[in-house]
This record gives sequence, structure tokens and C-alpha cells, in this order.
Amino acid sequence: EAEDTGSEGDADSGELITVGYAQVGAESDWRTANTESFKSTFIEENGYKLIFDDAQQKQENQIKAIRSFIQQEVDYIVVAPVVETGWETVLEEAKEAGIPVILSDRMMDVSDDSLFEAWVGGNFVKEGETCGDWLADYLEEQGRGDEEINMVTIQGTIGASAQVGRTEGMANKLEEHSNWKMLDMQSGEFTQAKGQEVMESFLKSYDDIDVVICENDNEAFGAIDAIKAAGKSCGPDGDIIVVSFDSVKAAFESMIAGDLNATFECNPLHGPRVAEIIQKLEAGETVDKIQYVDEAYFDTSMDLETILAERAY
Ligand code: GYE
Repeated sequence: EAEDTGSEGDADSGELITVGYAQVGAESDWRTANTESFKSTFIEENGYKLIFDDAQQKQENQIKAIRSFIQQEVDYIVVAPVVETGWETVLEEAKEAGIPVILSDRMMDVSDDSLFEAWVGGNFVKEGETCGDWLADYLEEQGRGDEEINMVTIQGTIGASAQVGRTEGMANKLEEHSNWKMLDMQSGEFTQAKGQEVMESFLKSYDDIDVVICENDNEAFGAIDAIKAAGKSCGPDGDIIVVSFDSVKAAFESMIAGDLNATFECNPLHGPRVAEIIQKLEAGETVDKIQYVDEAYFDTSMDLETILAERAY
């Protein structure tokens, strides 16, 4: 259901730039921060009217939202695509209607890249590789560099760029460490509830898990609950190493509590970045097609309280 967060059809709305945002859903803290970034950027004072749609993690809902944006003759369509494939037809419809499409967060896999103007988001493969490198250093420091290490992965939504890239980045690092073994990988749909369920089943199937890689922080929160419920411990002083992606505030709290070992950052604050792209297009300037955002990582060796106090999401 599209929610009109702009002015209620007042006389001025013709001068505002109308932006339709087809959002994935509300599955994680990251997503909430991303939605907030768009809602606070695309406001009337900044010259915009935002039409926001939450697809509840379903591609068919996003396609419907895009079609509704086309019908409403919005000026720009912004999409954070749930999955990478299956977008050609609806993008061609937008192109025929002369409405520019900007992608943000996750990527689309389309044969004709003139179907969108630009993409801005995180480098998911790099995030996965950073995670693998961190793990190698951490195990080395613990004197476990040559030990057999058993891992499991709670993946994101299958086919979503963030899942595809993070899994791939980690797989690249697995190739470099013959003593690392990936026992199992299953999707936790980027939610805490599903993350917990998947971890419960992993713990039933394997009694020798050393590391759990969670493809977002919320899955890790669920996994940590499952580990504790099974009578095991995690974090720097525990039985199981838990790492995740995003670096939302709650992940810092989890590290401070001694549950989570590390989180690999993914910046959700794309509202201003997309607004900059739109302003350039309005001015007839060219924009970089692919724009990666710089990202860091955080672990329990750092002064997390200080970092958390300054964290925007
Ligand atoms: O990691 C996860 C969210 O696509 C980068 O989606 C985004 C991912 C993020 O559900 O928390």
C-alpha cells in the first residue's frame, strides 16, 4: 500500500519533484534507518514530494508499486530491489513513460544498463572479504590459525545483492584457508526471528560450530538468542564466534554485552546520495553510473562506547 508522505495534493505540489520510492520492507534495523533517511530527505522544504511504498520483501509488490508510480507520472522512480533478477519488463515500462529510474542499496541484474540512471550502495563482495580477512587475523591472534575451523552461514534473502555479494566475498576467503570448512548455509531472510530459527536448526545438526556468519546484524541477534538457549556461549569469551554485517547501533550494544564479535559496516543513509543524483540529473549533468559508499568494520578490541555515541544509525 503506497503511503503518500508528501503534501496532500496542495496547489504547489506541481513545482515539487515527485519521487516514488519502492522500498524492500521493514525487515531490519538497517532498513528502518534507510527508510528514515529517505523520509527525512525527500521533504517539501527540500523541494520534493515522496511517495513511499513498503513491498514487505516481495518483488511482485515492488513491481506493482513501480507501475503505480508510472501511472501517477512521478518525476523519478527509486528502487531498492528485493532481488537482482526479473526487472526488465517493468523498467522498460518506466523508460517508455520517460521516467528516470535510480537504484539504491541492492543492485538489479539487467542486460541493458540504460534502463537505469545510476546505482548507489555498499560493496557487498568487499564486505564479505573484509569479514574473511578479519576472521583470519582474529583466529591467528588466538593461536588457532592452523586449526580446523567449522563455520555456518545464516544468509540474507536469497538472490538479494547483499546476500549474493557477502556470500561470494566470504567464499573467496574460504578458498584461501584450506582449514576452514563451511558446514552449512541457510537463509534467515535478514530477520531476527528467522535468524534464530536457522541457528536453532544448525545447533541441532552440528555440535562443533566454531563460527557463525550472519549476513546482517538482526540475524545475529536471533542467532545469539538461539546459542544461549542451547546452553552455549558466544562472543570473545564464548564457544562460538559470531560476526555480522550492517553495524547498526544494536550491534554495538551486542558487542559491548560480549555477545557479538564483529560487525562489517553497510551504510544505509542513501537519501541524501539519491537526492544529489536527482539534482545533477535536473541540472542536466552526467552522473556516475555506479557509486560505492566507503565502509568500515568494528570489533570488541575498539572503544565501542565512544563510537556508538556518535553513530547515526
Ligand atoms: O544488510 C539488511 C537489510 O540490502 C544492504 O538489507 C541491505 C541489507 C542489509 O535487510 O539488514
